[in-house]
Amino acid sequence: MRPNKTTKILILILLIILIAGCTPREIVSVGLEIAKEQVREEAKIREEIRNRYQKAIEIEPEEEIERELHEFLRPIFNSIFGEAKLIDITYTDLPAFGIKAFVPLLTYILPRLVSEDDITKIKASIEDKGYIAKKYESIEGSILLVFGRNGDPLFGVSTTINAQEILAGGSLSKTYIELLFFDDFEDYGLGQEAPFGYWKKKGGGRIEQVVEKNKKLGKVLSFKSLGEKFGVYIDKMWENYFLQFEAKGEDVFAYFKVTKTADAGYYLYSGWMSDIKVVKFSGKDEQVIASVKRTFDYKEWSVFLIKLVGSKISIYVNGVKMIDIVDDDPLLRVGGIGFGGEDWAYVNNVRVFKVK
Ligand SMILES: [Ca+2]
Repeated sequence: MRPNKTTKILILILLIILIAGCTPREIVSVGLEIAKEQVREEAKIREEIRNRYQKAIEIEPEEEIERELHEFLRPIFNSIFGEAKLIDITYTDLPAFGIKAFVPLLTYILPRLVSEDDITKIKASIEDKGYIAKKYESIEGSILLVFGRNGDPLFGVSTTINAQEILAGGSLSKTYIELLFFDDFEDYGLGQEAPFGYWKKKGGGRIEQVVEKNKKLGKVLSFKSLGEKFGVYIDKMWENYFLQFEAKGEDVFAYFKVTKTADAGYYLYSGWMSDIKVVKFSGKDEQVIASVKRTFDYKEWSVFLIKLVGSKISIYVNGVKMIDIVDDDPLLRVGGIGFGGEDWAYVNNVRVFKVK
């Protein structure tokens, strides 16, 4: 499309120059300038794409279910794009992929933009390995390839022509992920005050409508006063679980391994302060057990993933591991979750799950 448009502009400019009474020599030199500008512009765009790729931080999969899909796809992307970096892993359900399970979603960044031809190559390479593909295209140009065996969709690859990222979600084998809890807060009334659903009230909290991470309006858990530092909790006694949620705000508190009466446990603080931190508490007594410089904007939605396996606590924000500690405390082996916020804090899409 680009050369076509340029040609049109070129002809138009030449006509204007001709009418204005330029010599043919001048006309040629103006034409050359425009062509050179076009080349410079394209080189600049390529460089920006390359820079974005080089700046992206590569992450490594940790769970078997993530590694299996990554080790399958990475060589395919490498052969088509020269290289590709895994930059994010979250867990999600993928109704658009026809996958009725809770699975990892991997995000890759590419050193160049995706073309129609790349999509054909991805489809062929995966089909070569014995998976049957179905291709879906949206009006906006996004393409979804869903791969399966024996009629069952297992995983999908999604991108858009001229995008720099590829999403891949699902699993090669049917490794089991047990979703213990999910809440997107859509079932409650606007302005409804805690308690609601499984959430018990401690300091309080409410349902508010905001612009969600997907840029659509929706209901979220909202906190806005000092008394809501520990707002709501769920008194389950879960063991070895992952807690994933989306949050933003000046002071977000996410509680985990909390006791039945929510009097002790841990919380993750993330907000306007320069550090995010893990705090262990019992009643009013608190002890910071880990802290690290915040690298993301607290005013924007981030995806938090807290992995609790044995006495290990690993915390990821937007796919990047930020805290990795061991805190062996016999009284805090199992527990529930909770949230709170002081100045303003929004929490959405809370999931508790186990990866086996
Ligand atoms: Ca919601």
